[in-house]
Amino acid sequence: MKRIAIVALTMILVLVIVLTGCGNDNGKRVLKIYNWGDYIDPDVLDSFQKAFGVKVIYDEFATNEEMYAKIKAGASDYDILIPSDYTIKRMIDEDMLYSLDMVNIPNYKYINDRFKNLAYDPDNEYSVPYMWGTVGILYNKTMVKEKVDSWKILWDPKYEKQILMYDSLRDSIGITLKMLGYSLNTKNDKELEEAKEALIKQKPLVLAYVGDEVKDKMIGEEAALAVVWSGDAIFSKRENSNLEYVIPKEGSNLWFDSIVIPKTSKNKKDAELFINYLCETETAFKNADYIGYSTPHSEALKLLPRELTTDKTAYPEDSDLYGSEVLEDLAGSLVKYDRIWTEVKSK
Ligand code: N2P
Repeated sequence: MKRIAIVALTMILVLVIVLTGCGNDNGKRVLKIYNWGDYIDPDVLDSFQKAFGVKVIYDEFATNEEMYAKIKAGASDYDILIPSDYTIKRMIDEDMLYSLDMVNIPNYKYINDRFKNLAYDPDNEYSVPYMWGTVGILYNKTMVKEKVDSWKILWDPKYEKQILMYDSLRDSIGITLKMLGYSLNTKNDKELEEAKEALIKQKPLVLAYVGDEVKDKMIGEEAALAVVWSGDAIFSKRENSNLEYVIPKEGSNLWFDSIVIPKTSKNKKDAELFINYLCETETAFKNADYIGYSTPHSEALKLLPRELTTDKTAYPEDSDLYGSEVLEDLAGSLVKYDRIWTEVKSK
């Protein structure tokens, strides 16, 4: 009898451990975050864990498409994601995101109105702006002597094997479409075919299709020209003063990355707590100062060093954005871009 009781008790104990261990790490609150690489000050994660006793599990992705595929596959249980505009729109349309309870995010009031009510989330129901920026050309002034003001320079055979492109289909096809004078949201087959041919033609000039390592490569002067996101340009320019950034005259991509809670989250309250923490003035300031990307937070902006806020790389004027577009979700036409990128990469 006693043995049966002990066995039963042990089984109950095991069950309790298994049940509580799942999702909250043996009783501890857990928050699972999936963000771009090099896109947060690690101190921010540490201080959040200490302040609220929530354990953070942090993973990184390199493109919106990689992140989307992982969430869509359904095997993950992230609480926080930081995608870009067009991917947020797609996830809203596919019912993959929770609407946010703004009562739990009072620091939302610090977000500049300029970053609210944007087309991808018109009623600010699902996302809180994190960073914004542009795509442009980062070049080394000692290696490129001519004026850089057009995407066309990335097709100049003079720079053979000195050019870095992102391994990111919307970015690379997008700037090619702009080079050709088309919209980076085109669904037109003829325009897309032209972009594909241009990318195939460019391929022998490309040193590598890269991700976050573009910064190290440009700082280390391994290449003369690279397509980069503006914050990566800021980061690289800080480390190597030979580097300069330009938004080409044909126009570019203006983008917004915002924080969302996917429906895979088991801990929406703590996810909202974290979003609110990211929007605290001190946190938003530290974070933007560390990663170099442009903040949508009005109060954090005031605290940033003048040399950053007056640098047009991070804070361009409206005239610098002439002809630039925000990426849109392509819905059924995305497969055309997918096919082009696969073909370019496999050549
Ligand atoms: C940082 C990624 C920036 C995201 N490595 C650009 N949308």
